[in-house]
Amino acid sequence: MLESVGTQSLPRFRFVHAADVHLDSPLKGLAGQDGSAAELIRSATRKAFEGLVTRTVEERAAFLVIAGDLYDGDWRDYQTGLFFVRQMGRLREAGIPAYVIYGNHDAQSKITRSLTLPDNVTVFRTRSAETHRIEELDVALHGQGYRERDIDENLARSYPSPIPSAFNIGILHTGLGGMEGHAPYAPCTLDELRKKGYDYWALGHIHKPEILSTDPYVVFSGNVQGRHIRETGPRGAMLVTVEDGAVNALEPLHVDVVRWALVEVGADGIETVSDANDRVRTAIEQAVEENADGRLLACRIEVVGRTPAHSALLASHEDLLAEARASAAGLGDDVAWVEKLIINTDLPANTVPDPALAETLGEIGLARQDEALLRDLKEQIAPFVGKLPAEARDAAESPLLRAAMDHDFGELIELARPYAMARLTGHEG
Ligand SMILES: [Mn+2]
Repeated sequence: MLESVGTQSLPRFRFVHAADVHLDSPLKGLAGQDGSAAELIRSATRKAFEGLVTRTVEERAAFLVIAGDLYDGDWRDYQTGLFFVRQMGRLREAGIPAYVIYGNHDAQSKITRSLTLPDNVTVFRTRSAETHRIEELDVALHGQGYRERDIDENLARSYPSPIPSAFNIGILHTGLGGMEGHAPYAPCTLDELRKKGYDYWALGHIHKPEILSTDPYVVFSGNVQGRHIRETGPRGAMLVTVEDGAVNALEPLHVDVVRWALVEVGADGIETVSDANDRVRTAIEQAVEENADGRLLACRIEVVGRTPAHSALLASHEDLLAEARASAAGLGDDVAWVEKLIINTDLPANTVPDPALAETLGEIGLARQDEALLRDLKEQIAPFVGKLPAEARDAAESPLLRAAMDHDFGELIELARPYAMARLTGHEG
């Protein structure tokens, strides 16, 4: 092994660290929707990845790293694989190599089709960790892909020792110690990674971008494109600059084409359904201003708080949603899109119920103990929900629909109370 190069300076270079591309991942909540915004959301994972390749070329990166979950699962047909090959071909034309590991979503055992990749792409083997060198930059890349989806062993532990004098990059798909909401795939600790002796850990699996350590760098680049309301905010990849064998800059490349935002609308001061429509429209405009950054803003709207219009809002849910979508569409093509509108309101605390109404509602409450009625409901509703396509069942978030699917008809009666109340009081919007 040669001694360190001494006073001779090492080449300065940049590379791009990406992960969790989830190409062609199916997006929920789009069934039956048309228009260019819905179309853009359908193709968002591809468009964002195309943008990532464009930026990688523009930034003159020396190479691209993809730390797992390039695909979302087995390809429906060859189009997904062909799309990736085309993008890698663009990199090849620019003389840029790519280093890829498989993650839990694209574990070798899950992808049944395969295509030969261009020769600038290196896919790490899954049997054990291996090292690839880029001699002219004195870079060593260490990595191992997933053979099976459920990797519960600590992969990092058997990664090779760093190559002295080289800039060492560890590519790993891991849930670390089991972060909230993520399965603990390939568990390991941050401390363990820090002590490995590498200069940069390019991690994948956790979709929220996060720099866990800067000495050495341990980084989740986050996913390239947010795919639902739990993936809000800017998404993309990391552009890493290396100078004299050390990271000297880390810069996010926001290549997402659709940005997700939760838009909360306070119910305070809303007296009528029309007030609510106005508030929602203003809230969408404001959210676009603050969060969109020139992308399509996919919004989930939640009306929260106490209002005398509580029952009226519940009864007019469909109209409110349609109005919200109209408000979004009225802002122009691909400015905003409303995924869902949730009414999470209540009556003002001091509301005194009408005695006759209270009695009726009390009777509704008793109805959940009426065996004959429950049987009747089951006979009428169960066959209907049974016919719902799996996609609709999975996407169902309405508590009413959930109760019906679970055959919990007592709960269904309870949940229907505010709707009954709205009808009885004439607040139908
Ligand atoms: Mn993953």
